[in-house]
Order: sequence, then C-alpha cells, then structure tokens
Amino acid sequence: MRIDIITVVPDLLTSPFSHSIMKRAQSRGLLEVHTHNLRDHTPYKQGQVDDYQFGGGAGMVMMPEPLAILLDKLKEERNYDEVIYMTPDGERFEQKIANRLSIKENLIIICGHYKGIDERIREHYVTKEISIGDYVLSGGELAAAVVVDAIGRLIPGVLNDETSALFDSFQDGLLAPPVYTRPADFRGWKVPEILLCGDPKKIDVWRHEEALKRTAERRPELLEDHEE
Ligand code: 6GU
Repeated sequence: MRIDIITVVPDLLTSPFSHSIMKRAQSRGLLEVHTHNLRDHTPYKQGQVDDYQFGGGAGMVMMPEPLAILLDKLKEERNYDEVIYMTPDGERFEQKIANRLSIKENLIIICGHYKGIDERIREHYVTKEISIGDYVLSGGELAAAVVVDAIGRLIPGVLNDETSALFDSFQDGLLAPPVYTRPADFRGWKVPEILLCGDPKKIDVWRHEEALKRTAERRPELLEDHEE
C-alpha cells in the first residue's frame, strides 16, 4: 500500500512511522508513506497556503489552489482508491473502516489546519472524510498518524503472528480479555488458574467469557451489534 499525506507540518509525521510495526511494514515493502509539504506546491509567494475566509470571521482557511495543484500531480502519477480528508466533522473512525482501508492500494490523506480547507476541494476531490473522535485537535496530522497506524498493521504480512489482529479489541466486536505473563505469582497476585491448565479449548472459552464480561461492563452498547 502507498499512502501520500498532504500537510503543512511534515515534521509531525516523521516519527510516528519510524518505529516498531510501522517501521517493519515499510522495511518489508508492504507500506510506503510519502509526506508532501503543501508549501512546496503553492503558486503564491512566500509559501502562502491559507487566507482569510470570505464573509468574515476569525481563522484562516486553506486555499484551494495549492491543494488542487498537488492533488492533480499525484493523480496523474497513479490511480488513488480514496482521497481522505481528516476533519472533526468527518465520519468517526472505527475498526471497521480500518479493515476496509487496509486492502486498498493507494490512498491520499489531506491534513486540515486552521479553520480547514476550502469547501470546493471537499466537493471535487475528497472521497472520504474521517474524524478520530469528538474533540478538536489543532491539526489533522496526529489524526492521520492514528489512521495510518491502524490501517498499516492490518496489511497482510505486517504482523508477525498473522492471527493476532483477529484477537484485537473490536475486531470481533468485543473488547479484548485480560492478559498475563510471568511470574505466575507476583507479590501474591496470582494469574487465573485456568490459564495454566494447558487445555486450549478451556482457555478459549474462558477468554471469550472474560471478553463478554469486560464489554458488558465498559461498553455495553457494543453488545447490541455483536453476533455470537
Ligand atoms: Cl481528523 N482533525 C482535527 N483537527 N481534529 C480532530 C480530528 C481531525 N478528529 C478528531 N478531532
């Protein structure tokens, strides 16, 4: 998968993909992340990318021309499956969306800043608008990093234990069960006996019960959509 990210703060997007699983995805050739500094593509002087909004009001708006120039250039080079705009008024990002996006080949992600981007870019270029939750960030970069991480780890071949994503919280509609490691007795706090019994079927049943219990306690609304 190739992801092109359009930003006015490219520095914010260097570190998130340079470690751990995102690093592995890239070194295995399964994921390419290209960040583009919008200021390098503006026709206006001194790297201007934003301007006052028509009709008045506080806050700058990202101008259509620099975005259109860069988007046209990218779209000439290859076909993109989606042009995603990160915005607090987008569709709430969930595992289901990450799953769908993880099988795409080419994605563009536009990070909004200030009051956002000119509406005409949303109308004529953007195919999907995503928010990562009901709170406001100062820019779309951190949200884009969240989305790329959630998608990137799902690309087949990225996780070492191919099955492990199947047991993530949310992947089966439930929160994940508790996990334990050595020692079996830590300060007198003991690991549940059943995990030491050596019977994988019994352990599966226990984990499923714990997942249901935890979901019922913390996120009961998830159980409404859950199929046994
Ligand atoms: Cl995608 N952008 C911004 N600026 N704030 C957000 C967001 C996105 N998602 C939640 N809050």
